[in-house]
Amino acid sequence: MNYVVYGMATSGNCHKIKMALENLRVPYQWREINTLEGETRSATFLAMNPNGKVPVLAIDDTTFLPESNAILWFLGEETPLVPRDRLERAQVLRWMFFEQYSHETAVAVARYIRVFLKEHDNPRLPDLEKRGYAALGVMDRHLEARHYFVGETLSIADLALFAYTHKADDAGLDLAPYPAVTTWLDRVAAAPGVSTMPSP
Ligand SMILES: N[C@@H](CCC(=O)N[C@@H](CS)C(=O)NCC(=O)O)C(=O)O
Repeated sequence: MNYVVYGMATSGNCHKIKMALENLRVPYQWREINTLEGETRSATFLAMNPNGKVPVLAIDDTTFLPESNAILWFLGEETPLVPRDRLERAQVLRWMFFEQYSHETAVAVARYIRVFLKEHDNPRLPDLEKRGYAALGVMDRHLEARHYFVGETLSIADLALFAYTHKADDAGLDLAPYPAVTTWLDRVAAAPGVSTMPSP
């Protein structure tokens, strides 16, 4: 059986999985889930992910893996997208934890408020933008002397961070003050399988 991805095409967390599968040329099927209409709360969906969130990777008819970065790790192991060196593997995890704790929780949430809810005066936005810019600053300083987040080649850490960073504009964030980030975005965008996420 091919992998089946339960995802939403306009979600960065789901777009990560599409890019990894396409980079690795792994065949898969995509099942679009409308999270805005409560599809992640159905009994069928909750049986796959009790946390009620996309993406979920169906590995076979009864085996389901949620959490985008866990899925990236599962797909990337023993491929060029995950290094073999012990410390570099830990560095990949470091950037994926950073993505989920310090980046996604600001950039993706600000994007959700602006693009999906269309609440441009939402009082949460100033703090989310401040945290988003802090994350971009950390990324920019790291990338000043590097081509990729870890080692000399594209890894799942780059795919994880590319997903919402290339849509920073949707979140109301200006990338102009982060030249190392914009150069890195262009480099990652040119890699096999990497694509721009569609707009909602
Ligand atoms: N930590 C999770 C976050 C997943 C997540 O927040 N998914 C959102 C879409 S980006 C979702 O399913 N929202 C719908 C809901 O909560 O019902 C991951 O990385 O997979």
